[in-house]
Amino acid sequence: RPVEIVSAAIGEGARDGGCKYGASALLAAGLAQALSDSGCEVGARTMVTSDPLQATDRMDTVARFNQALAEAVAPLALTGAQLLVLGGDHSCAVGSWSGMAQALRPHGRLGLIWVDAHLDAHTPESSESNAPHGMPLAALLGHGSAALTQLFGWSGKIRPENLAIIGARSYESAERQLLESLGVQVIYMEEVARRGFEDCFAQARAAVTAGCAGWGVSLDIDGLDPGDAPATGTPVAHGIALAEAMAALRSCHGDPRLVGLEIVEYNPLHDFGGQTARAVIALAVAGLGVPATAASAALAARPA
Ligand code: DIR
Ligand code: MN
Ligand code: MN
Ligand code: MN
Repeated sequence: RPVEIVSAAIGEGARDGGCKYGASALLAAGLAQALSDSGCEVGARTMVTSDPLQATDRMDTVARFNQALAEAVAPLALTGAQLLVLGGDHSCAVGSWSGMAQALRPHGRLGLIWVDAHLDAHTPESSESNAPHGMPLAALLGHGSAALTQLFGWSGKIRPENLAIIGARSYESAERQLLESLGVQVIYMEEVARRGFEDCFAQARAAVTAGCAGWGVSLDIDGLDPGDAPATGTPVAHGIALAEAMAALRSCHGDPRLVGLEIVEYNPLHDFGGQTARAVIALAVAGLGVPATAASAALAARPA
C-alpha cells in the first residue's frame, strides 16, 4: 500500500504558531526519502494551508482549514492508501479524522489512538485559553462548535468506545469530566510510566479497533518526553520515551486496517540542530516504513 503524505499547514490553532511550518520543514529534512528508503512506496504529496485572511476570526480560520483538509483526506483514504498527516497544530485532527471517518463510513466505524500530554477535549465554553488545538477531540466526539463537529453534515466522527488517549499529564478538569461522562478510556502518564508505553498501546489498540472498519493514530509530539522531542509549542516534562513510541508504532506494521498516522505540533522554529525533526522522521518510518527489523522481529518471535 502506498503512503500518501498530507501536509496540514496550520498554526493559528495554537498559541505559538510556528508549527504551521512543521510539515514543510520535515519534508525539507528528508522525511519522504526516509520513508522510501525504508521500502515504502510514497505516493503524491498534498498540502492544505490555513488562510486567516479569508476568515473572520481564529475559530473561523480553523473551521475553514479543517473543511478543506477533510475534503482532501476523504478521497485519498478511499484509494486504500495509508495516510501520513503532518501538522500543523493539533486542531488539524478534526479535518484528518473527519475525512477518514467519512471515507470509512459505508464500511463501518473508525478507531483512534490519541497520544498526547494533553486531553484536547475542550469546548469553546470550557476552554480557558480559547486555543482550538485544545478542542479537536471534543469536536470529533461531537461536542463544541458546529463548524467543527458537522463536517460532511454529520457529527460524532469517533465514538467514545473507539477512542483511547495515552500519555495525558496536563489538563483541565472540564475536559476530563467530558471524557469521563462519555466513557472514553484515558491511560494517564503515571500508568504509562508504570506499565510501559508498548503495553498500554497494545491494550488501547485492541479496545479501539474492536468492530471498526479502520483505525489510526494521532500523535502529538508533546506526548513524548521533552528530552527526546523538545521542539514543540507546549512541552510537558516526564513524557513517553521516543524508543518506546517507535517500538509501539512498529508493532502496527502490516496491519491492513491501519488507515492513517498523524504527527502534529512539531515546531521547526525551536528545533536547533534538528533533533526533533529526526525524532519525528524516526516515528513516521517506525509506523509506516517497512522496517528491516520486521524480518528480525519475526525471527525473534519464533520459538527456538
Ligand atoms: C490547554 C493546553 N489544555 C488548553 N492544551 C494543549 O489550552 O486548552 N494542547 N497544549 O495541545
Ligand atoms: Mn498536546
Ligand atoms: Mn496542542
Ligand atoms: Mn494535542
